[in-house]
Amino acid sequence: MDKICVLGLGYIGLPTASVLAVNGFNVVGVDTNSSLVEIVNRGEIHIEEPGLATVVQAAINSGNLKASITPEYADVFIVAVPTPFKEDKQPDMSYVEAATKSIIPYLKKGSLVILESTSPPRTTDKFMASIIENGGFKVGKDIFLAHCPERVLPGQILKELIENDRVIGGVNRESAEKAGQLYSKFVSGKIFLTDASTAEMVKLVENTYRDVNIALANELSSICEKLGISIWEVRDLANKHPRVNVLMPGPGVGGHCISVDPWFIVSEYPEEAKLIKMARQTNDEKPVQVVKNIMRLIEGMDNPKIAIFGASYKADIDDTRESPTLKILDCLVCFKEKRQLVFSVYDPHVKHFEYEISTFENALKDANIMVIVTDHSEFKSIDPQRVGYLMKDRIVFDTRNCLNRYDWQGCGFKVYSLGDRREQGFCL
Ligand code: SAJ
Repeated sequence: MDKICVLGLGYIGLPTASVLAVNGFNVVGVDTNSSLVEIVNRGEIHIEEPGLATVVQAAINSGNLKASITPEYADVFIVAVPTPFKEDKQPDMSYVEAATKSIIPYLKKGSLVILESTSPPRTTDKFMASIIENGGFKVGKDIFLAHCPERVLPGQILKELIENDRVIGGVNRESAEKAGQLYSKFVSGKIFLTDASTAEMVKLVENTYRDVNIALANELSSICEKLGISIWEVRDLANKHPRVNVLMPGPGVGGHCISVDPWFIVSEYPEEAKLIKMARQTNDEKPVQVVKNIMRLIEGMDNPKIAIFGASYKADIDDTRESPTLKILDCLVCFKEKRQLVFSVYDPHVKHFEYEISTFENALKDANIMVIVTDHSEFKSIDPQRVGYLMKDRIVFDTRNCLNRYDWQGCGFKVYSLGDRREQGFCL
């Protein structure tokens, strides 16, 4: 079996390396973070993802997976490093650049290099190819190079890693075919071969499509608030039409994918990508609107305490990257002195966060308002009576419309939902 070197042991690299190892490949997982390397070599994990602990342990126990801070000679190199954006929304390609440079000494004629990281168009056949050519290799001839964008959904990574269809773009046909052969050994979904730039664009389009559609839902949510009706009811009823599927409005779009990837198109094609940019801005404004709603709800209260529930960017995961909660809290900090307010944050999944994570009791103790930002399963089944005993005022603001409002109202709560002004008595 081929030897595979996976660069980056994060949300994509670690599951990929482990799945390859349990499928019989000899895998070295490389990460520049030495403490992370130690964790993986102990058969443990540093991120929360259903089923991942078991697969990593099995991979390490099988002897097929080891982690290291340096690459090794291999037949295949899979690059799965972050591609964030910079302050000015331009892509930060420094991790891809460093990872590609780091493998140059370990390449041999016939090696296959695969980029999995979501990247701007032309990253594979221009940016990476030129680094490899500068290393003295002819890309497409000595070294095969392809882009196979990851498409897995956090929370379902292991299932989707195997079952999802894959789009594989090569710098030439041979590169695409060689990469296709590798993925066909562990992917049960279909494999579609194309050129590298098309594969890059396909991935960006997938997340942009979702971002633009979420932006529409968020815009409609603001309109419904002004109109004094409920977006949730409007959405339910509109979606009865066979060709309509309005997505879910919410406190904003987080995660390292949907809130980032559209900028890769905007930065390259600012003239053309007008709708894409506006959708991004619409979704980015949503946390500010949440704070405006909170401010209205605590109007007139002395030293109000706000209990924020949920720090991760979506339900049932521990990932806080680009989380709307972070923006909400940063915004609340600005009002701290003026409104003499305090806030607490509770999240049963998140251990490390920019703001202190309280216990359930401490977060709610004497709070005037509870704000649901993430729709964790645990929150949906919280006993409102237990919450009510701890709080000073029985007020809950549900930005995801995930609580059973009748249960909560039955326990004396005033229940407000984002995008639903029917009972709020105010509009923004
Ligand atoms: N969200 C809404 N309304 C919705 C759906 C989502 O506000 O109707 C919010 C979520 O709360 C969250 C954000 O959008 O804050 C993104 O969540 P998500 O579950 O839609 O997507 P991600 O970022 O976890 O994963 C996406 C996936 N892409 C698509 O579904 C098109 C995944 O398949 C990709 O692999 C991943 O991005 C990636 O790595 O690019």
